[in-house]
Amino acid sequence: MPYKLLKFGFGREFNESRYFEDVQTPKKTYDVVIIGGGGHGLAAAYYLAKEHGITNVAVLERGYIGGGNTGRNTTIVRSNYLTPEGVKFYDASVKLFEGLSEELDLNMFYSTRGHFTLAHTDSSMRTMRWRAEVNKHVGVDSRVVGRDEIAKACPQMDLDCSGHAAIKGALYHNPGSVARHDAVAWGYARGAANLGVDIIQMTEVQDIDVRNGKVHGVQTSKGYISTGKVLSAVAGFTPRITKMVDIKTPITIHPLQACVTEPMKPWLDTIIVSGSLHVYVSQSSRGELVMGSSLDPYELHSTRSSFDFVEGLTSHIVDMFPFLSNVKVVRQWAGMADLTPDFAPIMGKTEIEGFYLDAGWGTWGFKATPISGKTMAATIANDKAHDLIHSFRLSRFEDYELTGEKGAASVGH
Ligand code: FAD
Ligand code: PYC
Repeated sequence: MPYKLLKFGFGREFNESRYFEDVQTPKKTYDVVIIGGGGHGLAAAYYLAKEHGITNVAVLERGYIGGGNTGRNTTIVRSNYLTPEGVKFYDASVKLFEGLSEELDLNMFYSTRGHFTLAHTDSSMRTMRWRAEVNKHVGVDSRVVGRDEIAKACPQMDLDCSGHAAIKGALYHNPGSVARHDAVAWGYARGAANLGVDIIQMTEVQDIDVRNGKVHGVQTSKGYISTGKVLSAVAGFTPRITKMVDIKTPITIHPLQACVTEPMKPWLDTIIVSGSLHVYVSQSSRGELVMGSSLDPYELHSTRSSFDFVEGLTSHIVDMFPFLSNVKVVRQWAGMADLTPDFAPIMGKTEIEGFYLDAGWGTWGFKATPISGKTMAATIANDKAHDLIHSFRLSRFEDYELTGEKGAASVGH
């Protein structure tokens, strides 16, 4: 038995250092208060401290860090989007992800394995060509491939999908990766705490004090905190926070469900997404198949998962991989996805002075964690939107300058 484990077992106290200092009581005042201890809030705190020297920052989390969509997602990281603005933004995030283990001194289990978005119809082949051209133009490695290349990468797949929706080709995106979601939250939390940020769990923001169009503080379950700057990074809870400051957004909340199977020997070393069959699958480093499907079609503020979901998902997965018919699903869950009409996020300043929004991450926000943190930190520090997020401003819905990413968001919607 390793000596450290013995020492721990016989020790009177818990003598391992904690991951990060878990502050229990907030200070009376902070320069910046971040609502939400998911990846986005924690990353923003880290970059505020690291790149802008703003360390008098509190991250307030109503539950535990990473317990929201950050800990519920299927960890796909890619930049094969449809608009040049989107591709540039997500490409910057992929690049940050590639160096994140080193940056935060924590193994993110970042695993680049290529990403196939299957096309089963002529019209989806057209969309794949369009995405490939936009990607190449911006310098991102994506290309359209035929059935032979798909068969070579994934010989276990029935390309005729049991006669239901034969595959015609795919968009192949070499940088497509998966990572360990918890590590992303913990790494940013530890990095931020080491730089002086207070991370305060089990602390809910219940109201925001806005007077004369300006933020003055937040009311929390642990008392009032005075601050001139508040960042809301609460994903599926966004409508509750924007109501506190009387801001309207077009965000609606839909459940997104996922599941894992029992562990299997490694056989799938790429990521497969089918928009037509509404499913996607990758294999985790533990051998589980990590699978998901489209959003639930109705608005619901709930994290309950359903039998319907597993039934629909598994029947389509078996169309593609008939040999999986006896593999058991062992766990399923849901997250609350904050959807926008154009499938792009809402980021930046708002009409309330000192109130910043990082929202509208729907089914696609995990991959954006590093770059959203970096760009939101710069936006807050300079009180001016970072160049990379200009197309994601809230006012685009009034100006009708949408950033249409529907064709690239994830599985079909
Ligand atoms: P969260 O991680 O949800 O954090 C918000 C936090 O705010 C929560 O912890 C919550 O408790 C806290 N909070 C809320 N209200 C308050 C309050 N009043 N006071 C204090 N704290 C509060 N994206 C991808 O890029 N790739 C994928 O493969 C992918 N798969 C997904 C699969 C599923 C099933 C789901 C549900 C989502 C998926 N996503 C994916 C989307 C991604 O998970 C999210 O967009 C992303 O995690 C959002 O991160 P966040 O930090 O903004 O939000
Ligand atoms: O954004 O790639 C993605 C994704 C896959 C599943 C959910 N989101």
